[in-house]
Amino acid sequence: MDTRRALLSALESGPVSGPSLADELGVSRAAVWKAVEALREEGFAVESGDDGYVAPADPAYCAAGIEFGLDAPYAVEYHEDLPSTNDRARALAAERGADVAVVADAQTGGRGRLEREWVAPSGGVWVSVLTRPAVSPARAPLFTLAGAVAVADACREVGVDATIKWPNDVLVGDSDGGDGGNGRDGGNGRDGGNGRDGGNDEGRADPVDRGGRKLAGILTEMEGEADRVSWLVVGIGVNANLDPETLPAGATSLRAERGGDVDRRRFLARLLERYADLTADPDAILPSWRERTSTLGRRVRVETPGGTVVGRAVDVEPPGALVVETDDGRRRIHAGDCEHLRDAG
Ligand code: BT5
Repeated sequence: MDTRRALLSALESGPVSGPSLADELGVSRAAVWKAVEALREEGFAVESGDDGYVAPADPAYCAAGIEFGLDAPYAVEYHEDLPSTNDRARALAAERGADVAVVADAQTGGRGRLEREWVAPSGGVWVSVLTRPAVSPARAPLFTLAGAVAVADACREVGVDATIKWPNDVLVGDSDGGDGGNGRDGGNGRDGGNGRDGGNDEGRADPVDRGGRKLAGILTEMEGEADRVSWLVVGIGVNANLDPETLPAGATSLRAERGGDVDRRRFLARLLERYADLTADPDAILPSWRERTSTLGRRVRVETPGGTVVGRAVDVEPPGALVVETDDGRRRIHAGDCEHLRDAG
């Protein structure tokens, strides 16, 4: 372990004496001091007390702040702004990097699927996780679903009742369609200021009513060899401490839904921990995803590369294909844009 990491993990359990840490690690005291200074420069405000170095009470949203106490096997690379965290993660992949979470406070060239624009101002959670999982490329879609589950769980932990729309959107307020369990009143009403009355719906009736307000999106990119993923980047964007007015129509944010900001450091740590847990056991991903989706049981319209499919979504099958019951029989859809429809009558 390098001195920085050792220092960070030692700080988790209380004050750290510089000389004893130096002895423990077999490095010079100057090396420990340099590591302390480097953390401070990153924004992690290590204090000096009588018993040695002490972690800040409320660490900032920075690399060391996010890594501090993180129970997930990723190094964090933090940037104030980047064109796209996915682009940076891909560059790291080209340099043989692995197990890195690239985080930016703002993105100037955020990307959605199919080269769509992703609006990513300062205040959101924009992260791309680079891993090299020992799975076949065909199983890669599972990791997108794991990202969506991780986001939904992290959102629920801060009081926002988020559901997943196949394959990669995390929504709030997706009530139509008779699934009954995740409606506008579905437990995210803490402050009473969200949803229809939240002041962010005006002029957006269409996307808002059609399938909920979009809180987060996921963009997965990978390179595969014959039967093994070479690298995989799961890029996750969550509208955290943002005003919906600054986002595209139909979007919402954690701030708007819960009526207050979240601690992005803790939120992101939970998200990364969930993602790490889920991807450590890929067989458990689909069952978790099914529990959190609002797509199954709904009538859907899916724009696929091979045309439009309309019918009822009945299941998701490995590695993430949507099964739609249409008038002409069952269709398995591997990729596409899915819209939730109102039930006729
Ligand atoms: C997505 O694409 O939903 C994937 C978004 C992935 C963003 C993350 S942020 C970290 C990482 N770095 C990147 O550069 N990207 C990833 P898609 O399903 O194609 O949806 C894109 C559409 O969502 C756009 O065409 C807009 O209509 C809408 N949109 C754009 N920005 C949004 C936002 N901040 N919130 C909600 N909707 C947005």
